[in-house]
Amino acid sequence: MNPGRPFTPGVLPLNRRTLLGAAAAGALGAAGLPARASGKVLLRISTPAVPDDWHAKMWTVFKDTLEKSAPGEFDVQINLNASLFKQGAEPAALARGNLELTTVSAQDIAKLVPEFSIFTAGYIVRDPAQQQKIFNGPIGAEMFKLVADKMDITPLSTCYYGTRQLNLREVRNVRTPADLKGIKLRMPGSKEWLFLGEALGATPTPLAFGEVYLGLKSGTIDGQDNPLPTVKAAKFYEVTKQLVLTSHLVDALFISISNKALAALAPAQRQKVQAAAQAAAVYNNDNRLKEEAELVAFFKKEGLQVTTPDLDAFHKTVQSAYQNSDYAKIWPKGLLERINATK
Ligand code: KDO
Repeated sequence: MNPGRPFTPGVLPLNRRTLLGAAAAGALGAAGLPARASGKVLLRISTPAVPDDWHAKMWTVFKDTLEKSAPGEFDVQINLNASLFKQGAEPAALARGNLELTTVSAQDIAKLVPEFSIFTAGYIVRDPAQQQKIFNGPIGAEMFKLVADKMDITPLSTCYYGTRQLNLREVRNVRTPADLKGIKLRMPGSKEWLFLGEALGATPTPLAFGEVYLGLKSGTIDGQDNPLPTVKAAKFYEVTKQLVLTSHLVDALFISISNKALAALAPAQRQKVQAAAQAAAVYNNDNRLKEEAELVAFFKKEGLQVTTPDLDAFHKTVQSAYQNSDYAKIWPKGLLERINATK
């Protein structure tokens, strides 16, 4: 487990300001999006998050912060449970202009920005504090510039989504990756995720987040991986018997806005949207860290077995799977060393 440290809300670095400015000066210029009859700027949000999870609740913080800083200027519409766009379809919707805001995962980004796949690899980012330093510093600025250029979206803030753990339907003695042989481990449906499941030693099975609970209940899958706060919020603990604390991925979600929507905002509005995204991330991060540290006790009380495997064996197996993969070949030279040196 990574107890982590509380985050300090980062001031937007200069290079991120430039990035915002550059994106905003792009496609639409001063004319912007067509005005709505209400006169308010429409900001539609779509996420697969369940209402009880912190990265769902944080959107209310975003909305309230914006309503305070810019009363009556924005019409913020929050759509949870993948009710507007299915999981993974959000970045394309942002680029097309059918959606204004979402949280994008490193795995979603890696589909179009292959360099980003370094952040989909297990056991690279050490802990939540290091994650925030990476993405709020020069590495983040460089990587987000690639995202803005190639995906037509702009990351505004970095949410700690939690440290992913294994969660099994039946109790199993899991010491090393070899003990996961034959386990149908549900992963989200993209090759970056499936590779992670394979690297862990399991048989990865793609499934949308919204179908995981029933998959576990009916036995079409043997397990799933997610951070503990999400195991609680989505109630996966009701249909599983074990947590294996592999801590294999210190996961991030990036609050991102479409460049089209960004370009349509007046400079003062841009700063307010940025500040609201920052406030939402800080709310998520603080609450998630606090809850993550408390949840093992909760799951034990619910009757789950909580075990810690041989973490050295997991580190070695997973890291060597990535080092020997095509992913590592496209990681920018020196990036891994720069990540490791970020303290
Ligand atoms: C999941 O499907 O396991 C995952 O945790 C992947 C994340 O990138 C993110 O999409 C998340 O689901 C959803 O926000 C639901 O919590």
